[in-house]
Amino acid sequence: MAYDVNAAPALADLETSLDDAGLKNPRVREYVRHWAEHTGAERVEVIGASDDARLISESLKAGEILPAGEGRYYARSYVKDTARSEERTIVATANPADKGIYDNWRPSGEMRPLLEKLMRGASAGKTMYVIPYLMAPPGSPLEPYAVGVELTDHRTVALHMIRMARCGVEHVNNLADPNRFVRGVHVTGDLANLGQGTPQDKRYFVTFADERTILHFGSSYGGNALLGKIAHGLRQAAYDGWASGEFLAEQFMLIGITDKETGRTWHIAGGFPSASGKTNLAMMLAPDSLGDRYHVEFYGDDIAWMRVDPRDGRIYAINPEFGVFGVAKDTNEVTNPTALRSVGPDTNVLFTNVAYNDDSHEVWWEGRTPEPPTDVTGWRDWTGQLISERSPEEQGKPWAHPNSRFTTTLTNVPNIAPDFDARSGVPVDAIIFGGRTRDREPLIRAITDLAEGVYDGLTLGAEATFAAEGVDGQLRYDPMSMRPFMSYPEGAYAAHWLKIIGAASDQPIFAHVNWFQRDPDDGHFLWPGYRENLRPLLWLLRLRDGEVQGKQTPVGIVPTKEELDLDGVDIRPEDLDELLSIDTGRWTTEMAHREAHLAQFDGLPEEIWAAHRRVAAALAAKAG
Ligand code: GTP
Ligand code: SPV
Ligand code: MN
Repeated sequence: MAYDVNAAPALADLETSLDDAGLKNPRVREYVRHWAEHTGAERVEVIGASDDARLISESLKAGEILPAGEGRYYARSYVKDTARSEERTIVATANPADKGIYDNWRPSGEMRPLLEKLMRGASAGKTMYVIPYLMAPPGSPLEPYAVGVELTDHRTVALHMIRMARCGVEHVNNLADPNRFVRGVHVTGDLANLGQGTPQDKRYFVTFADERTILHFGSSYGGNALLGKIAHGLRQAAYDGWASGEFLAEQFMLIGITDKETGRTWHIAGGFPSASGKTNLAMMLAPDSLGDRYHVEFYGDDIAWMRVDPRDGRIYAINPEFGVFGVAKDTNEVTNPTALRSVGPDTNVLFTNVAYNDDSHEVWWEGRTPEPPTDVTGWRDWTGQLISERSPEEQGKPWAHPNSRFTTTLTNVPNIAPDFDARSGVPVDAIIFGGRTRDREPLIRAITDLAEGVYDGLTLGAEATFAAEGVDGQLRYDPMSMRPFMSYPEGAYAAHWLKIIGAASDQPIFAHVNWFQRDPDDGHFLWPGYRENLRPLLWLLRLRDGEVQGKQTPVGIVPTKEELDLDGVDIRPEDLDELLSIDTGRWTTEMAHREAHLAQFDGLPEEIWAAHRRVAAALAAKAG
């Protein structure tokens, strides 16, 4: 649609504003013009990383963010807008064959007009920030899939984008194909009148995957609003990776583990559902007794794109993001000292929905210290309510929202890998899956067969968390931790995994891990977790290198007690036994659930069914 200057006089200086910002790509300019007019924005402003300090001071002045100590900031989101909404998230294409079980597929012909209607005039009186970004290390072979432009009418969202993605006009100005960028439009809407969670819910978060267009309406929070992150980095990229046949885009963390004694480095990629430990694992400090020998390096904590590098035929992974959007709860000096340092003074961190002290500008969240501050003067909970004004019934309520978060750039992370932005990424030695599973799943079980590894990912079962609205605690299958981010049918997804990983010359080893097994009586975690999680991972790498053998079980190879380095770990012997054992009866029951789960997926490759039958047969043989 042509931009008619006369139809929107307030936008008359749009061209000047794009010129001043040095935005040269004609197709991007066209796109900006179209949506600025459609949403009725009063003005547009092209921004990049270098605008951060100015935007921060404007936001402070406007009261949208509050100071939280030297070079640290704080914001509250609207009370009914604190997590991703899975129900309102949709993948739309022109092809009904793209409908899967989890992608909430809808015809794009139906969704387009709906979103256009919701967005028409909905940014009236506001500034539309134009954020060109790159979801990849610069120069990556996957760069053509990584370029995007987010338009957002919310300044705090712009601040988040600057922290989470590489932002600036340089990412769109010299494209080989100027039309090849993901178009993302974020319109906040009138948050107080959207009927969140009711039958009148007006929110829609739609990825038009075959048009590479993302239209999100009705939130300013997290994955609902930062379009580069999961809408592009996961849903769109997964679709592109499949359509092109070139790569996988997964909700995975990515770490390096270096043995300082031998100089050897391994890389592990792994999927854990939302709020189930990816950031913590990626920021892991080796336990004290192993710290002299091993070092963990951070590459990524939420998204990995993986492809076969033709140079050596191995699987290489990149982290497309530039920041961390981490869960605050339970982050402290013991669980994650690295995270605390990455949100320290002068990091320009942005906290969202934690508790805040008006007088001291301190922040606090559950688990930051064992007890909340004793002097409640000045403290407000995440909703803005003074703690001192809480009624007796409100006393027990958390101060911070359980999905409260910190947003900080990668360069603030103390254990960031020196080659975190290597253009081709790093070779992957192991792929792990894990979720919050209170029983059955041992600490670690290794899988050496590709189809059985993919099968294991597809049958990842876990308790859902507060990262999504209204589902926390539910036990559900979350294939590869991608359930909320799936963008094409699961059968095709499994086949694409077999194809990409199967094409590698040196196959990664697979493993399933579980840091969350609990005692059925008193509920305590059997495994201390956090820094100690390095131990089962070291065992896995030794297994891959043939240095340990483990114990073969029907569901994979489990470490023997002797093989696991437990020097300095405080663990009860009976808990350790439980963590390393396989309950054949319980697993046999699980197999029936898995069968029903997999049966939902049309066109699931025969290799996956064969893997399922092998595991079932091994369990049956064991049960005798
Ligand atoms: P998303 O950003 O939502 O994708 O989450 P994530 O997978 O990165 O989860 P994160 O590492 O932020 O952890 C979420 C919650 O799990 C936090 O409250 C952590 O303190 C807790 N957690 C992480 N690792 C462990 C562990 O090993 N043991 C226990 N008990 N809790 C853990
Ligand atoms: C998740 O929920 O998995 C996240 C946070 O990583 S969000 O950006 O909200 O998706
Ligand atoms: Mn995530």
